[in-house]
Amino acid sequence: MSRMFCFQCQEAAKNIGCTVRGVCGKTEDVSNLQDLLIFALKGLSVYALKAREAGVSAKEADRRVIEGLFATITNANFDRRYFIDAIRGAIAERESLKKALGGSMATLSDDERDAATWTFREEAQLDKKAADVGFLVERDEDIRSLKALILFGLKGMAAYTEHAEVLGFSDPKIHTFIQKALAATLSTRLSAEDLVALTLETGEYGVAAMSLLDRANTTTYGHPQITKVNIGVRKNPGILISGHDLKDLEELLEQTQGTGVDVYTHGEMLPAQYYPAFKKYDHFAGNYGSAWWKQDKEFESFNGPILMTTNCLVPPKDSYKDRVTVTGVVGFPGLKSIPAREPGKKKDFSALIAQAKTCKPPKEIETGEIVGGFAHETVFALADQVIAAIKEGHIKKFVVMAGCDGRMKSREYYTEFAEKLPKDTVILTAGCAKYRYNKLPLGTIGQIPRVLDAGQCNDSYSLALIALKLKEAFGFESINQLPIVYNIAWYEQKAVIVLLALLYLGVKNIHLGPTLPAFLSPGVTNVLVEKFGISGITDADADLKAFL
Ligand code: SF4
Ligand code: SF3
Repeated sequence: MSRMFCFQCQEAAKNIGCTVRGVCGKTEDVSNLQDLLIFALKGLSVYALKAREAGVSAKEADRRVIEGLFATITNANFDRRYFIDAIRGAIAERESLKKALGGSMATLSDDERDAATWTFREEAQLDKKAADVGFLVERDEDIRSLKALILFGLKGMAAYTEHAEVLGFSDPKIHTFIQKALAATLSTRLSAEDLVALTLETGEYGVAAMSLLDRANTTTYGHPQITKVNIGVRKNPGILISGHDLKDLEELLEQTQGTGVDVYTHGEMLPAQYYPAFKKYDHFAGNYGSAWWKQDKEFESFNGPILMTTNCLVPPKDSYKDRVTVTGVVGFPGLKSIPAREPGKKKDFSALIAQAKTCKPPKEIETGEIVGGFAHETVFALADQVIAAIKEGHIKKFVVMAGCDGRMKSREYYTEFAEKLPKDTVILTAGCAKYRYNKLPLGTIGQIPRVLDAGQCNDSYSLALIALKLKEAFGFESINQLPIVYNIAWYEQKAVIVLLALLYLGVKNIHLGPTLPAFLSPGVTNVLVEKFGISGITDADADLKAFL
């Protein structure tokens, strides 16, 4: 079997890349198939762009491209079968577009030809082909690094776009950009400067995708409200829902109503508790547990069925495997799966509900409440209080500590950093990074809690809107004049698009940890340092001194 090489997440082995088996549990064959799916999606993108120009519908290609990219995100899908089917589907759609365009290959460039024509007869051919299309084929480390940065940003963008589309919100410009950028990464002629420009454009479309998702979520479910979320348990059996997909939660809440089964959120589903549309359900019980990487213990003690709607899935232990069901792009061999919605229909969660009724109620692992719901509209409503607190010196600094959590011990830094922050600072957060400090007694400044949780990782967009609003209120020319420090934790590729979006919005001096991405070459790191002042982190005491 050809050797895998994956360096897309923060836990890449030795901060270089995983080569035998992913630290995440991804096997070599799945990693290779993911590379091959990306290659097939590039070929499909070449034809989808031509189709669009010719006025031929590329809707099916749009769907396949974003779902395919999403499925390759860290901790989303570990199922070899899923990727073989997705590769087959991408090739079939490419051929159908080719046919609709008259079957011509004359306009293909040399760089595009292989991806736009390659096909296979037997599955045994796949592994060999994967060796020709992975990142290591690119010899120039800066070009490889920039192409990786763009691709990983596109994966995050695809995930956010898919969430918006599930709710009926679509933007054809985002699809066109994703396909254009995927096709561009086939080119051997783009210089590092061209790719830096494409990286920034990726950030621009990242903002568009997050804005689209924000509109989709708030139009469908209302604007998040300040909410106290119970972290204890009730006496009924429960279903635990994790991941980022709010539509799945909506349908699960509808179908569990009146069944005697409670619904709890886990990980990145916590912010669903802040939406008005879900508050009407009495059986929406609270949040159970914390960030994704603790699921091996928390899924065990939950006792009931677990629904994984997106990443982050950890390969499940045998002891609770029969209680985990996946849906959407999530996959793992041997787990039960709920099929996609048929047009005009809902997903069917009845098997999950029946299983819950046979299970014991969740075991209590903690008690108390956490407070959240500080998305843009909530904070805008508090603007007068916030501005007064800044002017009177009660708030000296905001510290954006958004992003992802992860299992590395070095992430204890974020708890220590939050604990040691002076009392006149406020943490702005989004994403599962918050679990490192959202249960600490950090107190309030007047009525304002010292941790303001805007929501999921995609709601980092909210934090950018809040910064822009403050800039306007203070009459500053640049958001970098605001008393805001950025200390962002990253793990998977959604954090990459959040980072690129912030760079596009002009945010400078972001500190990124716990380690800088393995896919950044020294040359590309230098560009990010020079252009944007990006830097890593050291230890909490030294950083507190330096950042504040
Ligand atoms: Fe390694 Fe991360 Fe890739 Fe998994 S996703 S194989 S942990 S680099
Ligand atoms: Fe967390 Fe996976 Fe990224 Fe959406 S759930 S932030 S890591």
